[in-house]
Amino acid sequence: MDVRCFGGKQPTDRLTILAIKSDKNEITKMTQMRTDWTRAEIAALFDLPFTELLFQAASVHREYHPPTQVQLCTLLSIKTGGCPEDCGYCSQSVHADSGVEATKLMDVQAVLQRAAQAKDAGSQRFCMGAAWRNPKDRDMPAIVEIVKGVRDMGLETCMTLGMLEPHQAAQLAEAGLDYYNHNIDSSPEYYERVISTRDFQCRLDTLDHVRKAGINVCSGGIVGMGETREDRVGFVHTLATLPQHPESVPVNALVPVKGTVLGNMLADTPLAKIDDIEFVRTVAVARITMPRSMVRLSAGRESMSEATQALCFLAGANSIFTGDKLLTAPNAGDDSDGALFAKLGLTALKGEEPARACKSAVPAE
Ligand code: SAM
Ligand code: DTB
Ligand code: SF4
Repeated sequence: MDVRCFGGKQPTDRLTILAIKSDKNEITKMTQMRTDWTRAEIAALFDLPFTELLFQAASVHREYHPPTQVQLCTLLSIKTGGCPEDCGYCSQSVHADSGVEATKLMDVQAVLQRAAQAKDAGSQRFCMGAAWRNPKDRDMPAIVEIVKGVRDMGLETCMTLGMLEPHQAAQLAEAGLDYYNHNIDSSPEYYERVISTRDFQCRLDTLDHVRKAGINVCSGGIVGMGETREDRVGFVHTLATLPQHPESVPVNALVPVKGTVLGNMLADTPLAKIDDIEFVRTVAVARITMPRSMVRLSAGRESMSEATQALCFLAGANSIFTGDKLLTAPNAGDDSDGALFAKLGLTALKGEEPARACKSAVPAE
């Protein structure tokens, strides 16, 4: 395998600073977030009777979050296709025969226009994705300008640009980027069966650079890539044992795109499609093990029944992507989401996420 990610892994500081300042209740609660879950414990959660698992997840959910509010995020592909990586799920890889055309990085003003539309449509966060292995330093000035412009509109910003070097993470932090999305996507073991152009440790290294730069972390993955229950255990275990839980955890259901390795695999063996109940179980276990995190019901909603989505919300999912397009794949769309929210009595989240609110409660040194 050709592995050329940047830099070595650096030691983590495991919330020491917060622990020292733990005189406020909220902060004490934060330091008590468990990051020592074992795989056996997580497997045992997956094994619970479904109704018991959902009851536990819903109980944790309402302890830490307003249970009927769902965060609305909008996604925009600011640089599409032509990616040199060989991720088996992705329509934007040059190795896929998906028909997605490669574009250049969008013009700053065009991005800002789309952000303004997202804000008008009630979105809280604007997430921007680029089909890069990693940004080049010459891309950074435009990226920085985009982050500043979107922030100035009063939207939260999130970017997903591939692997970062520490100095790039620092540039994004300086620009005021709120979140960086970088998914671990599966268990360490299954990862190398899906991607050969980088390894799992590269993902962890970038997450470490992002965390150290002071940017909130958004990291999750894809369920339904042909992985086993054990892989789903390993996936949640990796996230829940990071030195600090990601503030956002997107759980995507694989969108099977024709021409990608995994899309073709599913077309050939439809029975390999993830079972809805198993998907909901994954959401529930993520909620229980990472109580404060926003768990985002991400890709795949378009082909999910209302009942399955409702179970995901009951299991603790509290964030979605709005609009009729993800990066290249279709999304549920505002009309059907509006109808679903009305049917379920859900409303858009207002205010700060619990993990961030807790952080801002840390007294200044
Ligand atoms: N190139 C960057 C990277 O890979 O980190 C950012 C963009 S990449 C498209 C962001 C994430 O989208 C992936 O990590 C994966 O979780 C998700 N994704 C991509 N294709 C998908 C698909 N067909 N179904 C579900 N999720 C997908
Ligand atoms: C994430 O976890 N899901 C989003 C976002 N992060 C960037 C991407 C989903 C992509 C779905 C496939 C596509 O649109 O091409
Ligand atoms: Fe490239 Fe990201 Fe797609 Fe992988 S997931 S091929 S890195 S755009």
